[in-house]
Amino acid sequence: HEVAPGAVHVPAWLDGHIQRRLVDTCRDWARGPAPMRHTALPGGGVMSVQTVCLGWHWSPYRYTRRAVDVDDAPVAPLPRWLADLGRRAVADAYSRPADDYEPDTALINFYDADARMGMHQDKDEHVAEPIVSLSLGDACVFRFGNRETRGRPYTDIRLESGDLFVFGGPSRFAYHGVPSVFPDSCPPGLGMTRGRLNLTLRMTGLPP
Ligand code: MD5
Ligand code: FE
Repeated sequence: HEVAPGAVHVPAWLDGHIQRRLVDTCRDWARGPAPMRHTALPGGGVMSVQTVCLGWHWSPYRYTRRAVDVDDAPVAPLPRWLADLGRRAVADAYSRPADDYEPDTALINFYDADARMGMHQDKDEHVAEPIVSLSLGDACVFRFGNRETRGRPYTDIRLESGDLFVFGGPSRFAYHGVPSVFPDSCPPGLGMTRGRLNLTLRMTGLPP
């Protein structure tokens, strides 16, 4: 379902088996080497969402290829199977081959029942390739806005565990956020019972 040009929502794209595998794998990634944490903001605050990255690392207040503020170790690369999943996602969402889509990073965001993400644009990447978003666990309200302002017009969409969203073309730099999570909406048998995980795959355009 095309919400706006380049913004395609594919409900229930992930089957239960791959959802469980992703939940287990996210749990491993969250343990480290650079553990999941609340992202520190330049103003001194922290985000309510907790994040762990693959392929790059938030060394407040920029993304780096080494975990300079943890142990200065090189960041674990994005696994090939996950990049392959990203190519399948872009191909399915846009009904076109996506062999040229080479995501090199992932952000894994965890939302507890009280976490929110304010309206923002994703501008840390240096190229304008699509972002692939996969949702797991509790459902949420995803707010898809416009490129000019944080405010209206925007569209609120419910994202469920297993949903795919691809943001490319004119939607790549739209403002967006997550104003609320629906508590206790995790499907059974997922390997997680509360909270929402969101996994985004990105092409950064940065050197390896
Ligand atoms: C989430 N994460 O649900 C979202 C999914 C983030 C973030 O926003 O920055 O970690 S990615 C949503 C997204 C990305 C790029 C463009 C647009 C939405 N958009 O045009 O709406 O945790
Ligand atoms: Fe974002």
